[in-house]
Amino acid sequence: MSSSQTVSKDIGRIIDRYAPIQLGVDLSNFTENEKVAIGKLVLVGRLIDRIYLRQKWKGNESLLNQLLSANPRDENAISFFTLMKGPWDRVNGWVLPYPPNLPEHKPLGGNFYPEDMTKEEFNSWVEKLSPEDKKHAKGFYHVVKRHEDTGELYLNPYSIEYKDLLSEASDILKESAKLVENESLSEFLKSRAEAFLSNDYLDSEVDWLNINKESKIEVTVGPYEVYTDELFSAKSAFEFYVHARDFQSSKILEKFSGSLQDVENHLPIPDEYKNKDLKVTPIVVVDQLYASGDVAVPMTAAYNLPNDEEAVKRGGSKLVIIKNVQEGKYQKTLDPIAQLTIAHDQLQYLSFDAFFTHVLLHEVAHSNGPHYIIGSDPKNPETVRSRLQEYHSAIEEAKADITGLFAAALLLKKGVLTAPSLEQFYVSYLASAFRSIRFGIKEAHGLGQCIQLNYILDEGGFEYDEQTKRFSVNFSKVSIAVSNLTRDILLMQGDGDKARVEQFISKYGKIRDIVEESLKRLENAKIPVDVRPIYKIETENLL
Ligand SMILES: *[C@@H]1O[C@H](CO)[C@@H](O)[C@H](O)[C@H]1NC(C)=O
Ligand SMILES: *[C@@H]1O[C@H](CO)[C@@H](O)[C@H](O)[C@H]1NC(C)=O
Ligand SMILES: *[C@@H]1O[C@H](CO)[C@@H](O)[C@H](O)[C@H]1NC(C)=O
Ligand SMILES: *[C@@H]1O[C@H](CO)[C@@H](O)[C@H](O)[C@H]1NC(C)=O
Ligand SMILES: CC(=O)N[C@H]1CO[C@H](CO)[C@@H](O)[C@@H]1O
Ligand SMILES: [Zn+2]
Repeated sequence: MSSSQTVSKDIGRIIDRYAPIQLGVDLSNFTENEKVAIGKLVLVGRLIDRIYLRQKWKGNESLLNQLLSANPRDENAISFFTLMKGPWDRVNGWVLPYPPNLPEHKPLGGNFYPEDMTKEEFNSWVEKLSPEDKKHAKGFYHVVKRHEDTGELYLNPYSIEYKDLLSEASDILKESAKLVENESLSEFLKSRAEAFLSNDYLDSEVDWLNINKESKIEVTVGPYEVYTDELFSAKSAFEFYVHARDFQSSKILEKFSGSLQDVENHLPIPDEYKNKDLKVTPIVVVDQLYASGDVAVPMTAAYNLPNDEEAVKRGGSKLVIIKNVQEGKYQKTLDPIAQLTIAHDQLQYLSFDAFFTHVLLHEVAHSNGPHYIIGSDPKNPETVRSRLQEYHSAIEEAKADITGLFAAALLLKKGVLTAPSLEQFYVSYLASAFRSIRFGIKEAHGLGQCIQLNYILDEGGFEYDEQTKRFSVNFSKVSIAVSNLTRDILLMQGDGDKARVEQFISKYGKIRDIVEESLKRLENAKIPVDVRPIYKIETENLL
């Protein structure tokens, strides 16, 4: 009993690292039908949550049931599991200490591949497949399984693998499609409901892009991000969001996407690495009402979808910025972190506006730079993702960060942006690096930020004061460092040179002593690592 109490207390401490924030909006402008639709969509979200648990680890669902039916229940353990979407701390790789014998790490390939499958086995199996199956094997929407009798690998489409939950979700999506006021949203809900059954996501990806800007409700539901597949970054995990549109901010932010091609043209790389005709990324700003599936802590504050290059080629991509989550993060984490890590005389440059605008630019910058290997067959171009594999996510996140910062300087110079100031961008970005690295460098965003911080320190753009143990920006050196890093990353992507990336990551992708020291200080000060959502829709019975 006593040992279980001690353990429980430790779990409680981990949960406390995430400051609760209330998420929701005043729904008085929504019609009765829309409110019913939102309620139904939340039910879809709960099904998506169960699918994601299965995708992550084969034991997830039964473990959750075990925790829920224990007597007495350990509420801390349940919260931990719910927060992390599994028994592993997503930030520190720590595993729930009971029930005993839980695997110490999440299987790299999640439940997308047999746990005993090696990369070599996969690669030699893929070689023998038809072109169509090859694509599926490396693609987003099929799991790889092993025949029990022969031991052979085979492909199973998501629509079959998760049929029980997907068909229920499909039905509810169709019901909510009848209730929402906007036709374009209704179209998306219907076609996504079909995709759950057919496993063909392409049309509904395009319908998602076409959700009208006047729709008060924004829904994202389906298999999207590949972070859970740490083996090949290939298999997409199910996630779900329902948001209320923030019309005012959306308008203000839209103008930045107008500068996308201009930023591309000014990138510090040879012309053959640049896109000639970038599609403008539509931007919507929303307030989150409910989310589930492959969304846990750290909380997603913005996303750019789709990830499927075929869908992007057909319809471009769309950026969703979640304002109420951004605000929560800034208040509860970034500001207190900066107070302890940034040189006193630079604290004046700290700015929510700079933080928020850089997040926007980060998302837009995912469109910039090479997505296909330069010089590969134009009829069947090879993707950067397929070449860089398990490194792709971290390098892509670093690219978006640094190219976004590069873009900030450019847009200020051109007068497209008039505020915040360049100093505010750099200092807020530096503070933000500590915020991300605290998440751990196992995760793509954290590793990406670690790489950037070390690189810019080495180039003299950031400095560390041994006396005060605080970091600062060297304003006369930082811009060339940013430009150099932008160049190095974009060239590695365009060349698809995995060996070079490996070397780069082994040089810059480690937490150094001075950074470790700062992280410890933040830890001792008990500054929250991130935020966790309290959904008003659940707690206040809004529907
Ligand atoms: C409701 O809509 C009106 C008119 O569009 C707007 O002015 C008001 O701010 C909205 N209220 C809420 C709570 O969103
Ligand atoms: C609803 O969607 C249609 C497109 O399907 C669009 O033309 C229309 O402006 C939208 N109107 C409102 C009020 O949401
Ligand atoms: C940036 O790159 C250039 C060209 O490779 C190099 O000469 C320079 O030393 C690099 N770093 C800085 C801080 O300029
Ligand atoms: C920034 O770098 C320059 C060039 O190395 C150096 O002379 C200057 O002292 C640095 N500025 C600060 C504030 O450290
Ligand atoms: C309790 C439960 O539903 N467990 C599921 C966990 O995931 C495996 C693999 O997908 C399923 O077979 C189990 O049914
Ligand atoms: Zn990103």
